[in-house]
Formats: sequence, C-alpha cells, structure tokens
Amino acid sequence: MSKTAGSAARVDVLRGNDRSAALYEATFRRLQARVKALPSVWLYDERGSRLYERITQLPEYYLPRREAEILRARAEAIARRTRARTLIELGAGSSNNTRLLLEALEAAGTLESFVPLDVSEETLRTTANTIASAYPGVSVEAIVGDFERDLETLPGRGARLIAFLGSTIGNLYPDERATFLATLSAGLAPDDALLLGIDLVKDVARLQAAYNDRGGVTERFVRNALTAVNRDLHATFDQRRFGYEARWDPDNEWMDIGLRAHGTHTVSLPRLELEVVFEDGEPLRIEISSKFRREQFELEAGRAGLRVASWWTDRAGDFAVALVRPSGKETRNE
Ligand code: AVI
Repeated sequence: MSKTAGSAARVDVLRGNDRSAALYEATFRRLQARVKALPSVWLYDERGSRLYERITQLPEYYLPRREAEILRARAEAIARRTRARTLIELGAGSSNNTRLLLEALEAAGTLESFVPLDVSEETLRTTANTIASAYPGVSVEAIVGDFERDLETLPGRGARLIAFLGSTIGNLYPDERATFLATLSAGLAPDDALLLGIDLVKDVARLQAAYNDRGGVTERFVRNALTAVNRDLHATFDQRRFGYEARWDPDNEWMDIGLRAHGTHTVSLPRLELEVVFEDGEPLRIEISSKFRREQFELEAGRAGLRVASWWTDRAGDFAVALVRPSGKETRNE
C-alpha cells in the first residue's frame, strides 16, 4: 500500500498483516522458552517511540551523544568516500543523528533520496515530513516495515549508504545479528556501504546507570511493552506483579533488560490461546542490548561477507561508528 503524505514525503506500508502475524507467532514462542521473553518490537508502539526519544535525552544515556560526536567529525569523510545517492536508514525513529549524514551528503552534491524505515508509522510519518521540508532537493520515500524482515527489498538508485545507528544492532540476539548481516551483505552492490553505530563494552556502573535512569523513563519504556501486549492481544499482564530490572550479563556482554515476577501467578493471552505461569522471581526478558569489542565485531562482519573499512570512536572510547563494505566486491569509491 502506498500513501502520499501532505508534504513531499511518500510513505509505503509493507505487509502490515503479515508483520502482525509474525509478531504474534514470535510472542507465542518466546513466552514458552526456557527464559521467557517478549519480542522487543512490542516496545515501539507510538507511546514507546516517544519514550525512547526521551531516553535519548537522558544524562545517563550517553549513546546518542557519543555517536553524534563521531558523526560530526566524520560525516564529511563518509560522504566523500561513499558518494551515496540514496541514504537508507533502518529503524529510523526520529533520525536525529542521521541529519548529520544528510547534511554532509547534500553538501557533497550526491544525495538524491532518503529512505527511512521504521515499524512505528506515526513516528515515521513525522520524521519523513520534517526531513522532506528541511531538504527540498531530496526525495523522501519512507517505509513502514521491519528491519529484520524487509531487508531483501531495500530500494535505491546508484551508490547506497545503509545506516543502522544508535547501536540498535545490539538489540538483536547473536543468531539474529548473523542473519541480519548476511542478508544485508547479500543485497549489497559493490558501491554500497553500511554505516553502523556500535556501543562498546565499558565500565559496568556506567552501563547499569544508562538503563536504570533516576527518573524512571527507561522503566516506563520497558513496561510499555506489557501495556502494548495487553492492548493488542487482550492479555492480562498486571504491572504490579512485575518489578523492573536491567543488569549486566558478563558472559554474554549484554544488558539484560526486562521484568521480574512478584509472586507466582498466571497471565492469559486469549488471542494466542495461551496461559503462561510465572513463578515468584522468574524473569521476563523484554530486550537485550549487546555491547561490542572491535575484534569480535570484525569477525562477525567477516563471516557475513563484510569488511570493516573504517572504525571511528569518540574521544572517550565509549562508542564506535563502522563503515562497512561488502568484501570481495570491487568498489570504485575506495
Ligand atoms: C534502541 N536501542 C539501541 C536502545 C538500547 O540502548 O539498546 C533501546 C533502549 N532500551 C532501553 N534504553 C534504550
């Protein structure tokens, strides 16, 4: 389905019904896994997307500021080296840091189109229209879709730069990450490039603080996943019967973010014909947020047929931005 918004932005909605069916199926499966979990897509309804925007402004949540520091210093080099005609952004949200790339690519005179992709239609429409008015020379073709399922059909003319910022790659489980990178890699032409925002392993206290902010915004964001499941699946999650918990898992090097049951109780999900028993103290994982080391990331990229052409960090070494190319495919730009 294609809808033209009031401004110059175009918004395509991909396979809305299929997406819901896949989400319900994944919800059914994960609630019965050894460690119970919900797919993290539930976090990003309209309210969740707004709460996430608030998280990005929190003093404890250093990620977007570190990424902006790197992009401010490197956007011109990225534009020069990629000469991208199409900028695609996966999981675009409000595209705040992406504006640094848009500006550099526009100044380099190569950019023709911007393709933001996100699951949250309302947020995407706002972003697409704001960017269409700020960059009248760039055609904005937004896609409501899922960055894990809709990679095969990414559009674009000429050299494409596919940005996946904010360390959202860390929200994928390792096997999902491998599939994601391999699928992206298979669809890349020799002149295409990926730009990934990657949060790095660091002092545990700082990581814990970033996901346990004093104002409780992250807790509200995470609890909103239960509200969304209750609304869409007529489920009976009771917020009072769960406590918020975000803790560092040193074995997997990820933040384990979710809720823990207070008291043994049963939750019904009538639309899935499912009853789930939570034991007292049992965790319900809502998302993971993996933190990375350079060598490990390069290995993973290599396994997917990708090579890290550049790896830039902020001054404090908290965060990295990687420019990644398909390996073994000739490029004219490097
Ligand atoms: C979107 N993603 C990179 C965020 C993160 O840091 O993993 C989601 C988030 N969850 C809690 N705070 C932020």
